[in-house]
Amino acid sequence: MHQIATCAVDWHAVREDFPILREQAHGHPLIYFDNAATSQKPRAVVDALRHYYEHENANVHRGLHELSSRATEAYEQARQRVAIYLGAANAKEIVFTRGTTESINLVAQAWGGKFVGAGDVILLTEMEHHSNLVPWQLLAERTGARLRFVPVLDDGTLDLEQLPSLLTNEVKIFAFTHISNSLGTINPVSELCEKAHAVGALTLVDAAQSAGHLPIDVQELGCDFLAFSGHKMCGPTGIGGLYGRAEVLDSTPPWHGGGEMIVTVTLEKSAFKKAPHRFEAGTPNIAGAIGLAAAIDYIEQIGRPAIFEHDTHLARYAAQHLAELPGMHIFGPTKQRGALVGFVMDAAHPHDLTTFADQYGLALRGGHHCNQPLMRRFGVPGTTRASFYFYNTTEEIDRMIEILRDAVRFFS
Ligand code: 7TS
Repeated sequence: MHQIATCAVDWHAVREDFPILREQAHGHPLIYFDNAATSQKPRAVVDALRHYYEHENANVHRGLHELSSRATEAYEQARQRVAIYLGAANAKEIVFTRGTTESINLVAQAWGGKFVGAGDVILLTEMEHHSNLVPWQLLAERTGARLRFVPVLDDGTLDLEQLPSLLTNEVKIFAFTHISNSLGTINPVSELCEKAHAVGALTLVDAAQSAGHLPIDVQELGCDFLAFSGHKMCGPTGIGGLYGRAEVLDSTPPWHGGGEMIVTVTLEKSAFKKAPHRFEAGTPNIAGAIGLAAAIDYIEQIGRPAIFEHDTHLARYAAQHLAELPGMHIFGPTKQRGALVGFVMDAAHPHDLTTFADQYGLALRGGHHCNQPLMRRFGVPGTTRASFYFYNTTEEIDRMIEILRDAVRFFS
């Protein structure tokens, strides 16, 4: 990791930790602005994966041999690392999953299957990623529960004036995103959790877009569940987690059945382990968990406050300069936004714009970003999105503006 003596981070030097940033795309230097989809991985994470496979690889919790002990210890240390990173009281509150999507499905199926019934209300918002919508739709269909949604205002923030009429004592869970992956809106998590608890509802925070970008303390936020993905925070794909407050997780029945999650099994019946192992049936993603722990170490060496300041600065800088382009419509709040900007240009469809940018090595994302209801709310088929991480630079944003200016000329 590259830091200079004053503790101010040398952001250009940080890029050296990410070999992929030296790639060319279509003969141009790669500009990677698709970080909301997945982040790049520093060498430290790739090295941790290699070290695991070369020195520790065995199945966890199973074998009474040296390698299995090493693998088990590294896997459980990774759980401990995640717990500290999220401010959880205990590592038992961390379940490893494939990522945000699987974490939310776990809660909807296992917790929801037990605690949500006909007539109960599941409160969501209009800005949820499909991952925090479809699992609840499935639960509602199965149980006869009802879905309600906090509307989104034109400025991309939640219409909190509607909250008192939506957040009634019929609500069993209020599940909402921390940062919108299309608008960049940062929701007031503590306030929403407090209001939910006041009516006896539990809360689930979708931290897919925040876990790698800003400090998170689940106890301070006061949430019951928090879901995140390792691959959006410098970690490998296929690993992520669910934080569940001990009391809530302990009362949740298992969802996947299989090896590793049982204490005893007869032909007719099984007894299950306590949380979190009760929720981790089968061989887990051991290497992934170890890679995730390395990603957390890497992020913490830079520091989340510095990362947040840097990537929100990039987003503000981008929004400001994008606004100078002709026929530009930017979505999301102007005052405070996460590390991304979604926009539509009169000159071209978001897909055409994204394809044009790609020809110059600029990786943007065009489409509905798994936010179809939100796109409908704003009356657009999709947007083009530039999403940043700490290794991006204002020079790259300047280059994006040049490319988009060329696009306006090309398409008109
Ligand atoms: N929730 C939010 C807010 C997200 O942005 C995403 C992924 C997910 C959940 C799902 O995460 P996964 O790791 O389980 O797939 N968002 C995006 C995106 O904006 N572009 O590609 C993936």
